[in-house]
Formats: sequence, C-alpha cells, structure tokens
Amino acid sequence: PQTIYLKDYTPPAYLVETVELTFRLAPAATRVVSRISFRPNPDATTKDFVLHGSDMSLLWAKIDGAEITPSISATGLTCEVPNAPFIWEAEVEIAPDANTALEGLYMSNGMYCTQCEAEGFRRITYYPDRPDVMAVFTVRIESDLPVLLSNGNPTGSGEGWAEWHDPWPKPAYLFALVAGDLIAHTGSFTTQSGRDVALNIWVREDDIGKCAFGMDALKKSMRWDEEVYGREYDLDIFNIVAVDDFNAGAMENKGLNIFNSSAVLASPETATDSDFERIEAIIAHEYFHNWTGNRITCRDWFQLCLKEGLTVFRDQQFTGDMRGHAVKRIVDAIDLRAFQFPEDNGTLSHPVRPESFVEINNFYTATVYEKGAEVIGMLKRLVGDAAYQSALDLYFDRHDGEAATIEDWLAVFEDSTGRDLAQFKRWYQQAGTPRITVTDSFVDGTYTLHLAQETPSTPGQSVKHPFVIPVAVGLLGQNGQEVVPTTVLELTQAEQSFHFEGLSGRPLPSILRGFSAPVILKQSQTGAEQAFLLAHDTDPFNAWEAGQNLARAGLTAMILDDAKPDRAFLDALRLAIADEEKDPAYRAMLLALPSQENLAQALFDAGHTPDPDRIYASHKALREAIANHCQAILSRLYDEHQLTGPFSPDASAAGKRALTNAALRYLSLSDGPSRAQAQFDTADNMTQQLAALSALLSIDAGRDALSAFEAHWSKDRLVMNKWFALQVASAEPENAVAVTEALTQHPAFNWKNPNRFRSVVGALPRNQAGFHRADGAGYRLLADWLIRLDAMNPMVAARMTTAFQTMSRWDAGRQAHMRDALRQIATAPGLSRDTAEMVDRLLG
Ligand code: BAL
Ligand code: ZN
Repeated sequence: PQTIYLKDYTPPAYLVETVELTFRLAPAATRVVSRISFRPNPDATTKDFVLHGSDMSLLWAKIDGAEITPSISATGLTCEVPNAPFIWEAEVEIAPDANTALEGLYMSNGMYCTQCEAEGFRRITYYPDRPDVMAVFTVRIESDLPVLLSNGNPTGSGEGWAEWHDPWPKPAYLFALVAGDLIAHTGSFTTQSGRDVALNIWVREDDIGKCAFGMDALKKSMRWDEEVYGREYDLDIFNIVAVDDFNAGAMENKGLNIFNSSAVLASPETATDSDFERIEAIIAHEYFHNWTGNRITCRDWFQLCLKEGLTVFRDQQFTGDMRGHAVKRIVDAIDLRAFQFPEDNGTLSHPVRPESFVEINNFYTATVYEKGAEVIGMLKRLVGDAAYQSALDLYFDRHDGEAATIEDWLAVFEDSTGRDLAQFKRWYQQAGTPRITVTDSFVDGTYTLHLAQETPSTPGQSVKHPFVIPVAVGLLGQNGQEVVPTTVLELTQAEQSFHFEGLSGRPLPSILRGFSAPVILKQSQTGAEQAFLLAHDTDPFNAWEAGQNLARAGLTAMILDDAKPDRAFLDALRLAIADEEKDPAYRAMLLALPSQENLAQALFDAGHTPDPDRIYASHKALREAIANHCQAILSRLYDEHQLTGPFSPDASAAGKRALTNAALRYLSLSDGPSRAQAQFDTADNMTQQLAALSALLSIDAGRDALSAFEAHWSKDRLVMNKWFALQVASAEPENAVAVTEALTQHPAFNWKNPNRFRSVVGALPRNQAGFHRADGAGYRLLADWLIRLDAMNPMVAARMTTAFQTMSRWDAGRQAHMRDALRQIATAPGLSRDTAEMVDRLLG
C-alpha cells in the first residue's frame, strides 16, 4: 500500500463549479447519475485528469456530451480532457446493501444513509474526492421511501422523488443522503439576524420519544455559537438523522448531520447522565463544524486537526458554559490521560498534524482531536482571551469558503497579535508528551521555580526541540491563602527559572493549574503537601489533582511494596468530601480513584513493569478501605443528596446523582447490597438503575438484577449495549475473557453492528487485568474477533487494534503473547489496508 506524505501535496489539476447528482435508489443496484462542471485549475502543476472511485461499475461516461472510454483501475479512472472548462457526465451502479464497511452509501435497518468523511464519496461516484475541491451540489433522489434527504435546502419533491440544493460550496466528504421510513421531532430556531430555521431530528417511529433532549441541545448550540463566536447558521433547514449502524459518533455533513443513534437518542428511562452530557456535546460539536470544518474546511487530510482540534475545543468550552468549567476540565484531563497519553507514549505516537499516512481513517485519533484541542487552549492561554477572539474573527473573515492549513491558522494569530508562533508550531509537528521536572528554592524572600522540559523520542522523531509551554502557577501561604494568584509562566527553553520576590515565607506552589498544558508534571511533593493542596488549593483542578496524586502514591506503595492503605489519604479524602462548599459533582470526582490504566501508566513512566493483577487487587483494597473509613459521611451524602420530583438531566441534578452513586458504590462494599438493591428496584431513570446494577455487580450480588434488567430492556438496543458492556467491565480478571466469550454467544450479540461489537469485544481491553491475563487469552480473543470483523468493517477493526498500543511496556511474557496476537492479525488473508497499517505500526 502507498504511503501519502504531507510534503507531496499538490493542488488539484481541475476544480469543480457545480455537481448535479441523481440517485435511483435500490438496495442491490442503486444508479447514480452525475453531471459535473470542471475547469482547469490555474494553480495546478499537472494536467492529468484523475477521478477517485471504487466498488462501483461505470455504465457510461461523457465529456461535453460525447461518450468516452476512460481507463479504469481499482481506485479510480483517468481520461483525456479539454484544456478548458468542460462537463463530465457519468452513470454508475453501486450496491448499498452489500456495503458492510459503512463508508459511502449503505443500508441500516432498511434505510439508506451515507458516511463520506474521509474518503467515502469515492464509493458513490467518480469524483475528485479531496477536501480542497469545493463545489455547489444539487441532488435528486428517487425512491419509494417516504423521507428523502440531502444537504442544503429542499427545492422540490413529489411522489417518489425529492430535490435538494446546497448553495455553499463544499468538499465531497460533507455530502450526505438519507432515505427511509422516518419521522421527525421538529423544532425551529430564529437566528440573531432574524431568519427562521426549521429543525428536525429524524428517527424510526419507536424512537420519537427520545429526541427532545437532542433538540434542546441543538438550539442551545446554535445560540451559543452566535453569542460566543458570532457565528450564525446559514441554511433554511437543519436536519439530524439517527442511524443504528454507524462507525463513529456522528458526522457534520452540511445541513444534514448523521448521528450514531447512541449519540442523539435519550430519555430519562434509557439514558444516563453521562449519555445526556455526551449527546449535548456531540450535537454541539457537529453543529459547530458548520463554521469550523464546513465553511472553512481543510486543504488536505493532514490538516484534520485544523477543524477537529478547534471544534473539540469549542465543544469543551460549550460544555463548560452549560455545566461548569471545573468538573469539565477534570473530565477532559482524565480523558486525555486515558486515551491520548498512551497513544503519545507508544508505537502509534504521531504529531497533531501527522506527516504521512497509509489510511487516513487511522488518524481520527485522540492526538488529532483531543491534543489538537489542548493546543488551541494553550494558544488562547498564551495570547489571552481578547486576542483569541480577534484572531478567530480574522480567521472567519479571511478563510470563509476556503480549504485552509495549519499555516493559515497560525498566520491569523501572528497577524492579529504580532506574536511569532514559529516555536509554538512545534506542537503541531512534534509528537510525544513533554515531561516537566520541577525543582524550587527559597532565599531571602525570593521563591524560585526551576522548570526543565524534556520530550521522549517517538517513532520517526528521535530529536525533540523545546516547546512553548504555558505553565499556570499560583503560590499558597502557610494558611492556604493565595500569596501569588494564578500567573501563566511561558516555558520556552529546555530549562528555565522563574522568580517570585517579596515573599514573607516559603510558599507551597500549585503548578500547572487548570491543567494548562498537556504535559506530565514531575515534582516531589510530600503526602502532607498533597493533603494541604487538596484541602486548600483555590484552583479546583489542582485541588483534585493533589487528591489523585496522594491516592496514586498510596496505591503505588500498595502495588509495589505491599503497603497498607494510606491513612493520610483516607483522612484527607474524608475531609474533602464533607466540605459542603464543594459542589456535589466535584465531590463525586474526588471520590473516583485514578483508574487502573492510569496507575499502570504512572508505573510505566516511573520505570516499573507492573503486574495488572496487583494493580487490580490494590485498587480494590483501597476502595474497601475508603468504604470503611468514610462510611458515616458517605451514608449521609447518599441520604442528603437524594432527589425528589421529576427527573431533570440538568447539571445540578446530575451532580447530585453522581455523588450519591459514587457513595453507593462504596457503601455496597461496606454495608452490603441492600441500598443498591433498593435503588435498583425503585429507580425511575437509567442513571440510578445502572449505577445500582453496577454497584451490585461489583460485590457479586447482581445476578438477579442483571436478569431483570435484560428482561425489561431486551427490545431497547441502546440500553442493551450497556447491559453487555457492564458485564465485561465488572467481571473479575480471571473471568473477563470467559464472560466476553459467553456474551458473544448471546442471541442479541449482533457483531456486525459497531455499537454492539464495541460493547462486548471492545469492552474487554477496558477491563485491564482481564484483558492482560498472563496467559494471553485476552489478546487471542481480541485478535480472533478483529480478524473476523476486518473482513466486514475495516474501519472499526483497525481502530480497535489500539488495545495493543502499550505492548512494549508490559513484561516479556505479555509482550510475547501480544506480539503473537498481532502477527496472527497481520497474516490473516485479505487483511484490509486499514488494519494492516495499524498492525504494522504496532509491531514497530
Ligand atoms: N468529522 C468526523 C466526525 C466529527 O469529528 O465530528
Ligand atoms: Zn469533529
């Protein structure tokens, strides 16, 4: 397979003005007629006419009305064309019902839908399928199905047909088509300039009761983007469609967002608070793409972070505004450390803007998305809020309607702030997680912080140059008073000292406040200092971080040295959760220990090769110790934060449920199953029901509840995904493989549905000790399933190989088993390009 390099970019040879498409839908033989007006690109370096296309039969093709015979390969076609504007016409036949890859036009439960990003459009018709070719699309759909949708505004419809016109030039990856027996939850929105927009969430009839929350989230997103970024919606209609079979979460097609049903459908009975929050964020994310992605798109796929990093950053800001910034920042840091740090510190490490790829689908990663968002956050921290806003205004003015690059993005900031961002650009170019080592001194009233940065080498990048790192620091006095409020230090050198003068005593530093940069901080703190910061730090992120550090230190001693649970941690935690000044959602975060995966990473980083079973056992022992030590306060928190009245998914109510459910899990350990059983029996919402079931399973008292849950929810596919995933997640390490295997035999295990596959096979790697069983059984089970899935759906299979990304950090025995599993995948006959690239990178 061919490797594609950023450095080889050349402009398209031909540009497209307009595209007219006619679809005659039929499951096994859909006909697509295209009429495309091309013109030579004056900036082109070649005159070769190449259209992408695969998995289709060409029935005929014409140029300016004259039939031609192009030269066709498995990936596209070429032919002679005039050196002047011309009209290309063609008809192809495709088979949506045979499309199991779920890229291009495919079928899900009798409905037609599309997924074209990144390169799915080339499975629909022959076209220059690259994001820097932007065109105005007109679409006619012919089908007996009642609802026929495409991008833009509707321009006509009749018995068995509908036409759509999208006035905004767009790349083919934003094309969408839906045809099905659907009904709409409708709404409307009046934009800031007074235009009325019709809003629809299209679903199957059974799901119509699960749309109200999504509609509300959409309206909030539209208002927020006007108020915060000055961005108004630009069509007469905005459609969202829920689809059961979908490889990712959702897709921002212009005016026609297509969503994985799990990312849009929610009701109190069927969705948890986490689902509500996730749905709100994804709806916002896809909506925000209308400006950051659609109006301004990417020149090429290496620039993916241009739209994704920025749009993730925007959805994080939105969620913070809707639900509280302190907890949101903690959640984002937890996720970055859980998903991006392992990627950045293993064989899959790549820069936020990669320099090469074989299959672009393999680069929709936590690095491009979440680290990409962190880079935007750092830029904002460095230039300040007002300058950020001016720069964004300039970005929209300057690049609207264009396919832009990271260079364009940085130039906007340089031009509007006068700042040189050459060094900052390294965040886009250098892979790896920087380590910042802190030392300090105090002499004659001057406190000196010495920061040293170092980034380990990553595949293909052995030498790293210093980054510009915004390190937010505050200094606390003896009594917890803030003697120096939050100050952003700019670390630009490999080593640098920062002085704070005129202090009356040695302060305690609170470093990297608000997680101001995606780095690993190495500082020696005593347990007493961590407990002090947990109690007194005015920065909520760092107060939480101090609690996590204290917990991690205690757990490390338990794992490595057989220590007992740390009494100082237990006391500090008990004090913190009793603090009524702290809101319930925040206290729920304090109660969550660092995950087993997080502990493994910390131990890897400190040069250890940990035993996952010991991590599991120590984690469990500390949880039991917390349960016993804090029983009285947990019991009080559980009782005092119970809600009455109708369910509301708002942040305040969700925070109380988060706290009571965190308490419930511990109380089940100390007091047995009765509370959880009672909550399970009486819960009127999924948050309470699932938390109770999970608490019961964690003490092996959930067998009956599990059956009752299944009997009640067997018809609800989204809820059943939770039922499957929870069993794998809560299995004891020695049983996890058997539990997973047994669930794959369950009649409701439809492995061809990506959500169901992820909730069973994909759940195993998240049970760390279960997956990393010393005998390699977890690795073998995953490999067997990925080989099977790869033949159907390469994108999802390839993504799941990331379960092996920490391979080099485990012991020799586990490494050998992982390597065998990867080799087994690598040698499977007919392996996809997607999975082959991943396995190749994983094997190094
Ligand atoms: N563009 C792919 C889905 C998303 O990031 O919104
Ligand atoms: Zn996105």
